[in-house]
Amino acid sequence: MAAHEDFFVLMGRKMEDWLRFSVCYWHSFCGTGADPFGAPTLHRPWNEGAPMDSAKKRLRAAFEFFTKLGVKYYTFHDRDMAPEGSTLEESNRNLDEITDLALQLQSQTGIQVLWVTCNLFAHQRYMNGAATNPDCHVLAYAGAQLKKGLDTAKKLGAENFVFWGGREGFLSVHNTDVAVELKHMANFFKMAVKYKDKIGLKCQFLIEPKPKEPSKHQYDYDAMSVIAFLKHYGLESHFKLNIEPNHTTLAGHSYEHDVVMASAFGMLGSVDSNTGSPDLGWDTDQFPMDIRNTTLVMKAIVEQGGLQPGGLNFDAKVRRESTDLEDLFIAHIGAMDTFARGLRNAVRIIEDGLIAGMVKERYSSFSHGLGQRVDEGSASLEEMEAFIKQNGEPNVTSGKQEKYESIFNHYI
Ligand code: XUL
Ligand code: CO
Repeated sequence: MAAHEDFFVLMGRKMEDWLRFSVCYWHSFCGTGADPFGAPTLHRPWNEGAPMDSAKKRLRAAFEFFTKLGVKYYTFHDRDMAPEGSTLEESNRNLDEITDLALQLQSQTGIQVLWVTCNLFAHQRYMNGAATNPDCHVLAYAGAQLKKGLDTAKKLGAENFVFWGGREGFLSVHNTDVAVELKHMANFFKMAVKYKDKIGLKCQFLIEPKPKEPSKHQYDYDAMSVIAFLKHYGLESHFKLNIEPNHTTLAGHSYEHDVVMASAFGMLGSVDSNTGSPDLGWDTDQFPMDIRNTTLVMKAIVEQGGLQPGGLNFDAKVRRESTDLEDLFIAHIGAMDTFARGLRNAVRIIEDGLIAGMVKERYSSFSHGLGQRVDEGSASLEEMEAFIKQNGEPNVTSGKQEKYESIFNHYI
């Protein structure tokens, strides 16, 4: 028994606590397989019937799925949990009714909300953006919807709240005042922080970068753009980032890039663990099945001590050709295995310390003397000049990329 339990404990923590898997509601329970060229292919029994009846059927089916799969978390948008009404009041009543049932199912099963988010992009009123809309009336609607979203997060005990700027960006620079729009977005976030404090909501706020789709250019382009935005408007202590590698590759970076960059700045809060097809150039939201990628992501996560209160949310959809109900299980199980193997590989890389030792050696000139003063920020250009006059030309050293890559391959 003890030996069996040890197998699931890595670096003093259970694998499930490193991984904190979450199922997303919108792709797996609302998705129909429809695309711009074709009709729905995924005929789910819970999507039949009047909107509020099917919302309840869908929720019960989702909790049956979470339980069978053995995950502890789920994520959802306000509008995929309950249908939008014809007024804000009606939408709120619908949400109240369905979240009453969600609360009941959560307490029966122990399954929790990893994060909730507001859909501020699908309704036609948001076609020119929500927080960055040129019309304050639309921005006000988004604010009213967000207020209810934050109340919902509190009601269901969500551990995080995500802001994905779906249409916060522009298609044409001719009709857009970018400086004004960015300021409004920051002010919108400040209102959210204030309301969060007012209602005593404890969850972590997260911004999810994405460079394009549906806008041509989105303000939350990638991890570094969002970090710069947060710092510019003094919001960095209130938010972390929810990195989706499928968006990272859309921004032209490698899969692990934004996870690594966000983590380096202490801003990695959660991961929408999916993958794109970088050879295509659009958002495909596939289940992550590449062990090289998950090893690199888990290495960054383990090195920062985990993701809690964030997690690994499967913001992924089965292909429209994967039409069996069992494909939902296969996709999630396969992706969980891919991350579990990534975690085991990452822990071996870290515990062996071979790569870390090589990197440490590579930077060793900064551990003493002039290098140490550069590192601490106390060196001057005059000192550099004196150093070079005394020591002359440096002996360039090999970067040894192929050696690192070969060692990395040894672990996967
Ligand atoms: C869109 C996307 C969203 C967010 C939540 O590309 O990733 O599903 O995760 O709105
Ligand atoms: Co996402």
